[in-house]
Amino acid sequence: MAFRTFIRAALFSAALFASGMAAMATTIERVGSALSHPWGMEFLDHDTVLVTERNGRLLRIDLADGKATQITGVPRVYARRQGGLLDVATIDGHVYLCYAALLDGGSATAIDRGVIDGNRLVRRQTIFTGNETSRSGHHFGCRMQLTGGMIYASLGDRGERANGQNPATNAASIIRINLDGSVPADNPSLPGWAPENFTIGHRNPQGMAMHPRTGAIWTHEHGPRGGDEINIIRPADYERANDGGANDGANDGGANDDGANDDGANDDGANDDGAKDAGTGNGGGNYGWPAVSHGREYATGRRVSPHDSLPGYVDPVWVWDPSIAPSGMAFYPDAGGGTDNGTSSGSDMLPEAGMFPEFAGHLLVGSLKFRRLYLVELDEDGLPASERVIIDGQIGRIRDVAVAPPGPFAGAILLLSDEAQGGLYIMRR
Ligand SMILES: [Ca+2]
Repeated sequence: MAFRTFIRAALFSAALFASGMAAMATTIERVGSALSHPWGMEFLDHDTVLVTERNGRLLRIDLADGKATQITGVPRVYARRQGGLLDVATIDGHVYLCYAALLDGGSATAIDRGVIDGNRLVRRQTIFTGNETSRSGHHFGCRMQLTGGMIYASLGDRGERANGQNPATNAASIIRINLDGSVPADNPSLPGWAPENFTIGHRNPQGMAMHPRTGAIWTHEHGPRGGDEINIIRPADYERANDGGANDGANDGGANDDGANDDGANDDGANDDGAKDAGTGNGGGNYGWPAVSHGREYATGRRVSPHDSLPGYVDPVWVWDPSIAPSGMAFYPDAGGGTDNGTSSGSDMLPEAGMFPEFAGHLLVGSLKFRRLYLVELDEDGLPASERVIIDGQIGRIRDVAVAPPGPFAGAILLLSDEAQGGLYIMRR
């Protein structure tokens, strides 16, 4: 893999942001009142969004008038440093919350689900609690993607590097559980692995999205200096099965194939039965941290690992150097791309393209460090090839990004500004 080329491309295109906003008749406005460090969001219907604040509030915000209503009944959270109420997702009337749980001896990333009744979350139950309790206030993850009756969720390493290559801990992993918290029968069955773990070796992933055509789960994660990366959550034997090629089955070069059903997962030999998520398969991959990394130590500038690629570890498909501190990600769908995909059937609300056709098929990624929204452009093989800056500083640290589903805001881009006086923003034209 030509990572040096990727890195150069990233550096070069970062200088081109000036061609972004000015050329488009685009507005960015805050929706309603300021919010305190909003962290995650999900459309409840076509004009209503659920938003979390890290300090523990869950809000239902009406996009039409900006009115925010607090939803009570959320779990108590460990609201310290990077911990708190983090991501939110919904499906079939259930609301899922990922958060830093307050436990004896510290905290761990956990997931609750419940049902909204009026302005209250009721029938709430904890369906997952990470098995790594720590007193650290760092690296909780946590993003969720619901698909195919399952939850993919990201957990960070809690600032403890040894967690990265320890498959027995849920920390530093992408987990996969059923909607009730039970473990899917076809999760990786590997020696020493926690049953929920789907992939391991992740430092602190705070972005996750499902490719609207392939159904593959994409994540990004904070590396140390110069080591932020985008990963496709693939089967462990992906490279061998695919001749070391970079194609995750995203498509076969055609713009309109139904890659979700017949590409990737079923020809990789890893999983011939029931691989609903193309390019994901049965998991089991090791994404390297800290044994394999592009990153450098903050203090000394020395490389964390002498290896940026090794057999047996899954390479990232994109590396940011310098680091951008990525958070939140969303694919801007192709026209019609979000509606003909069998693997998306688990999602309540599918985003719709149209408002920003120049973004179609590409990936939107927030940056905390540079206060930017990036467009990571995918090539004909469906892999990141270039990037440009869409928003540069106007709304502060960008924590999460979403694309509005069909309805009055179809194709608009929703953003969370993670500031003390942050908020929900809508970008549209
Ligand atoms: Ca990695």
